[in-house]
Amino acid sequence: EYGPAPEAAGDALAWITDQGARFGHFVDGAFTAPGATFETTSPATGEVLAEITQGTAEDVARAVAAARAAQGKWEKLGGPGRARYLYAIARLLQKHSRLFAVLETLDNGKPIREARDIDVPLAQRHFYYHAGCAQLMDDHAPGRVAHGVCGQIVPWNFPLLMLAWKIAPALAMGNTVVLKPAEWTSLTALLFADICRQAGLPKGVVNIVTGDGETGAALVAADVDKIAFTGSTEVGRKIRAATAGQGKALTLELGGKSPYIVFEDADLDSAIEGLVDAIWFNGGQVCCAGSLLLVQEGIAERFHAKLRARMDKLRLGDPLDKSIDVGAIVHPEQCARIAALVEQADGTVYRAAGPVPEGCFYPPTLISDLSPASPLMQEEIFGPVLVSTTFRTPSEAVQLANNTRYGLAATIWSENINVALDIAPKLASGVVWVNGTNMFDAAAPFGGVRESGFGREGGAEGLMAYTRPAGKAKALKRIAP
Ligand code: TXE
Repeated sequence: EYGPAPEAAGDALAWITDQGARFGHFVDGAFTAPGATFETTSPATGEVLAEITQGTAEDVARAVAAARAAQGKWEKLGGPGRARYLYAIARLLQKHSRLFAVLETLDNGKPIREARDIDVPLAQRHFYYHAGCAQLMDDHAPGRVAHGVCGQIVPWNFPLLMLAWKIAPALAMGNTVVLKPAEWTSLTALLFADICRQAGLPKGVVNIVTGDGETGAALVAADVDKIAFTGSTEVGRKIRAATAGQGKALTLELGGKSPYIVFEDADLDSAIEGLVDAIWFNGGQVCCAGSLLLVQEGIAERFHAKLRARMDKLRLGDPLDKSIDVGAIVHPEQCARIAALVEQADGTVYRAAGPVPEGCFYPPTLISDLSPASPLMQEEIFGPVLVSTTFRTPSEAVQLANNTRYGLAATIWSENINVALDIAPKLASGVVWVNGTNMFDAAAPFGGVRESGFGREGGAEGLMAYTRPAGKAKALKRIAP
């Protein structure tokens, strides 16, 4: 019953072949001829999937010029006019959801179950939600106008979903975009470009330029009005420095070391299942992964025993197999980075008992008894590795939770709602989940504090981040009868 269907990858591989397996950029409504290229591989097998063009500063400038030329007309279409295109894109994402899911799994290595049930449906939902917002916005955001052209840079952990988080609100509010996918995972962005074409989206509204960090830096330096970035804190810092003084709007969604706090009165079985989702979803390569377990001393031993037993049941392997819980790590470089960090552990390292396939795979791992000064207590590992320590009192839990440079997400498990509600506001965190984790919705703003970045994506705040106050004349015109 389980196991990959032999034809599982067929349609996605056929799509790649149909496109010639060499991709140019998508600029002004059409694919450009491929330039100098690099290979994108499937991390699960090492197989080369396609060649992707390394974008130059000239490629970026052409894409920005196309976006600039399209912007005025796109904004003047008005919310309801733009909504029609966003609905069309959402419907096409739905129609091709299987193709998107398989392509994402091939390129990124995430379990097909996740790509199919989470990444792709949430991306669709983002376009439907923002189509609805676009319809309403002319009435609800008086005095606000689009930034203009937005440069958007996304990471490799949720290639399609992060694209949706960036493009849907930008388009809804009347911006046009140049998006750069991450160099390890460009394929679903290129398939998305094809979808824009099928939806009849006016040319220049969405442009995709592929390439590595140099291409990203060229986009940051280009004549754009706003940069939206999701990725590492280090690169976020560089982008902030580069845009300082250029008058460009900026939102940054960066790394995290998100605490997962379990009180002794918690429903332990649910807390364990939540933890599986918090740290082993997408192999822990999640910005808000609950990677720092804080467990109350009285239950620590029992909780760790339950956790180890659960870890041993996790199935690691071929991400196209529907019964797999943890897939491949995105790239051998990331796998080596995770291994090097775990090497530094001065505590007890427990690796899940299940078999680990050859290649780009890393087993679910629990590290406990670290010295308080260990860098692993602070640093983002960005892999299937959970770090655990204990606390005695709620205030100690808060102090340990806040003892990192990040502040993206936090999770609290307790049957005592007073305890949960008391400590939630004390946590330095953009989002706090109580008795649940990883709950995302297009209508709920998401983003960090401290070195996890600033700005929100999703909800009303996310929409406003794609607007600026109109000039005085425009604002007066809008409120005139
Ligand atoms: O990220 P980068 P990397 C964290 C995670 C991971 C580490 C490194 O800890 O182990 O970052 O991953 C583009 N100007 N996160 O190196 O480099 C790059 O091409 C403009 C957390 O892959 O930040 C890609 O498109 N752009 C995170 C994007 O930035 C530049 C998700 C992200 O890559 C650039 C990913 C530059 N100078 C990694 N340099 C999260 N918050 O979810 C690179 N890029």
